[in-house]
Amino acid sequence: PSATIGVTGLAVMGRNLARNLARNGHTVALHNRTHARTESLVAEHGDEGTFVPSERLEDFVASIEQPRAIIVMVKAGAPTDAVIDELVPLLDEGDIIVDCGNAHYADTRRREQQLSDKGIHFVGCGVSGGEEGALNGPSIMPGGSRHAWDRLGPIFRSIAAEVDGEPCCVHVGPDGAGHFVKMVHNGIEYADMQLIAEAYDLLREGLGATPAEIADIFRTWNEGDLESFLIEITAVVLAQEDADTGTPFVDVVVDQAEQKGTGRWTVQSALDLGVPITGIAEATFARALSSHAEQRGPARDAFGTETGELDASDRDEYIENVRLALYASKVVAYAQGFDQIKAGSVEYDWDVDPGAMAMIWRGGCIIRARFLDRIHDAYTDDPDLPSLLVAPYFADAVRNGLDAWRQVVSQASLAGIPVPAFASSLSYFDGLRRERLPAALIQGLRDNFGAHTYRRIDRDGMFHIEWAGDALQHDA
Ligand code: NBP
Repeated sequence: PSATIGVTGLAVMGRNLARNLARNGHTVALHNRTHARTESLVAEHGDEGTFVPSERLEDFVASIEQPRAIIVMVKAGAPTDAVIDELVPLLDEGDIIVDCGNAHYADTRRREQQLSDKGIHFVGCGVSGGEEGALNGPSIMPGGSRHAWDRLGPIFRSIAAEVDGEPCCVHVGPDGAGHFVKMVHNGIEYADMQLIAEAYDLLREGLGATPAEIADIFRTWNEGDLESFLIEITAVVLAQEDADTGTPFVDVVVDQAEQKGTGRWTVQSALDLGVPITGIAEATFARALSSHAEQRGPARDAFGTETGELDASDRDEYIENVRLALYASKVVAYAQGFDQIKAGSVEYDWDVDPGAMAMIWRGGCIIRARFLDRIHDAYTDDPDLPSLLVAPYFADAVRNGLDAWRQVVSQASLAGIPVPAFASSLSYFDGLRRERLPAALIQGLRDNFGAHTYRRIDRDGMFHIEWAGDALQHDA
């Protein structure tokens, strides 16, 4: 055996990850169900490093140094289980299977459990950055055992993106921690994109600006606090012209956003954990709403499509208000995402370091952004931070943008322009800081119809009122 690591599953992602490994000096065993993919990789890129291709899975496994490290990069779900089932009889105790696909963390937990009974280490590993990242340096989020990390860490850190000399890869935590964090990363990506889309809509409607002009605004924004990959590519997409019609590209695209499911997983998990990730949820639902053409048509017919005026008489002020509202809403979305990471970590006993997650998202991945440094600093200064929102830097950012945020949300609402993520983020913020929430009334209602009991502000214990008769209070 001569390969330091193997990759099975050589579609776009696996192929690029294998090339990245080889380019960084690792000898890479290659395998794919359909051998033609393996052959084309070696034919086209064999000169980039040392590859050991095998047509049969047995030969592939035999070509890797023990304890073996095998990356599985196939379609998530049943194909991943199928590949694991084929691999396991060929492996020895102590070998490591790394699933770099987009698995659900619950599947990863199940697989880890099953394989650890057989003495095989299973690592669910989030990989972000798409095909480009896989080739040139992704953000890598491995879960699994410490033992597996000792073998994989140096390899993964050598192929990950780097920011300020730091590889964007740390051991996230045991079993499903890596895939969980990758899932939340994707959820935050949904929120980020929805917020950007709402900002674009408000700029277009308020200023009557062309997409190309709005591209310039985003380009300018990318030089400040908002600097990030998504803001950068927003400018690129808005500046794009359609080759056939010569009109703005964005205007020829059907306005129905699709999804592969990680946003939905994030929201489902947040519901289970009881974490209010309202920004991510609104972003996920906004995509769903856009796709319901069969409802949008009749609604347009019933209510018309008119919108009211947005007051953009002071152009610069209007743009700045939208920018501040975007930034404040973004802080909320990240605060909520990090709350979910913390809640998952507690629930599953993973001991995830939130600050370290901000560090490894600074490069390689879709949500890479300047302000992740600030998130890292906030959790370094106070590991028990109750919410990112109250960390001094972010609290200032929100305070600074608050008037603008209210202006933008209320104007949009009066004009009839939907801003679900801006508005729900603002409501979340106001909910957190409210002296008394009407939740007290909800508790009263629950006690009335279901004898669910309530707690009092002036005494410990659970209480219940005998609603039908006298208002008789007693310890429940
Ligand atoms: P795909 O998700 O399209 O999967 C294709 C690969 O799965 C091929 O190698 C195919 O083999 C193999 N495969 C299938 Br399908 N069923 C199999 C089975 N029963 N046994 C063995 N192999 C099987 O590839 P991808 O787009 O490269 O993505 C790979 C993973 O990475 C996915 O989990 C994806 O969610 C994740 N991911 C993708 C991106 C991205 O930007 N594309 C980003 C981050 C993560 P064949 O060649 O024989 O058909």
